[in-house]
Amino acid sequence: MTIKQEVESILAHLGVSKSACTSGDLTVRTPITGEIIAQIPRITPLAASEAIAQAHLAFLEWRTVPAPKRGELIRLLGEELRANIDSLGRLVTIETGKLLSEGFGEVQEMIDICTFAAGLSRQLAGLTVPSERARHRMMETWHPLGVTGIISAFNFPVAVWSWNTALALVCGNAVVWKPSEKTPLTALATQAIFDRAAAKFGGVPEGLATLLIGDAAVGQQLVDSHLIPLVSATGSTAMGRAVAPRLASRFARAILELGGNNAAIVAPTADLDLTLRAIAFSAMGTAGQRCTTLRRLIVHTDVYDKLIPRLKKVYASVNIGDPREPNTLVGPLIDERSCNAMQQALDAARADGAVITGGERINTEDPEAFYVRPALVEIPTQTDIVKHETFAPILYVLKYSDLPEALRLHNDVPQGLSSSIFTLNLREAEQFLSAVGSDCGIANVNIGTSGAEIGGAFGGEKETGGGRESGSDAWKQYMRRATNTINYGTDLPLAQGVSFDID
Ligand code: UN1
Repeated sequence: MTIKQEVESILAHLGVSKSACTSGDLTVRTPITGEIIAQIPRITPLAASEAIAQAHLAFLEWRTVPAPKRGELIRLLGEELRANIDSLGRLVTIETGKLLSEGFGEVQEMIDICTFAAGLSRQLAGLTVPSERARHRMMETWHPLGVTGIISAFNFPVAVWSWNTALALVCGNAVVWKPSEKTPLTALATQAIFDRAAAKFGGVPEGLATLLIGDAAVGQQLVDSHLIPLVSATGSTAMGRAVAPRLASRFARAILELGGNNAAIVAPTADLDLTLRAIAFSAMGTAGQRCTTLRRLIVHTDVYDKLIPRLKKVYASVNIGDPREPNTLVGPLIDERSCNAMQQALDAARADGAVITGGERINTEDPEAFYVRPALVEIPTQTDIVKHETFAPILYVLKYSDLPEALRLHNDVPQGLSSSIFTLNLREAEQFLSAVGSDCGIANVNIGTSGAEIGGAFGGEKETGGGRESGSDAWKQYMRRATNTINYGTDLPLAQGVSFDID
């Protein structure tokens, strides 16, 4: 069976109609071979604005459904995903080029957030606050916010939709989704899965969760629509720079999850066997195309010569190839642009005096497929190219001799998503996690920078955008908070002791 035939059979199995994948001008290729696997129609601007208006109507109805009942829809979505993990996971692999275990892992992440959100639907609780006035009660109430716009990237084409959708729907919002143009097939499949869960639930308002496949202009429509009070956007810092001021100009909320430039510090006491495995997964996993990918390694001079030769061996021998093969650890890059960006970054590093192991393109029979050997780049100082996020498997390696120096290097980049320290020294670990340590949204000890669980809030600081998605109390951004004060007495005492007597 060719990949195209396999895609057709997966889509048919998941309930996506053939015409939705054959009749348009958006060309979809699999990065595994570079071959064309679908032609998708794009939505027109008029149809997109009608869909947004319909989503708003759906919101007006959905917000009156009790939250635990809304959670039932998400529970059913989780069940549908469980039943289809194999097909959807395989489709993720075919469309993004990530390993099969990562494709299934992505769907597992969707299932996990559904479980989390179903429970959350019974816990959207507000505080009660002591009032300073006699016979008064003060409390907070959390209300649905409106339509949530979701703009997602190619590398986690469906998990990021699920983080946002599961929370937004239990919070009583509707969602409108603009996926990456590189991954419309997994979006269509996910929408079909959602539609089945909605049919099982029964009575879901039309347009509650809508998929808009189109180019940047559609994203812009979401960003500019006064019917969308919250946009959650995942992608590059450049995209965030375009989106954030437009949202701010109309006082809309933004959850931005942008570039990362994640580092790990390897301290003298590090367990080097564990560290080596953690680095390998975080730096080379998903072919370096996670926002949490390990991009900088800051190694103490005492362990540099013990760790780096071992790491070089791993880089030289890691299996690169078809991500559907069980022995492969590094699949293809998403496209030619990404491969070129990697080569340009390596040229810049070379000009800065770097010594590079790996990094070359591996020629396959398919000229449109872009496989590369991950690059280990030993570089004397943290130059501009090291401070820049290149979305490819490049790991810059720097040396340090004391922890303050390591922390300085660590935080001296514009991005602030994920970070790790490898140490068995309690003082160092705690310092790394403290207010004067890592400045990132995610800081880990003795695990890598990537592969976060859904239960924590996910996101980062500085140019990463400041948003938080997924677990913990990220749900609060999807709701509006009302502070309520109730007077059950017969007097009207004013706060702060102000008097205003009219008789
Ligand atoms: C992303 O790359 O945009 O922590 C998300 C991780 C995954 C999510 C990555 N759970 O690596």
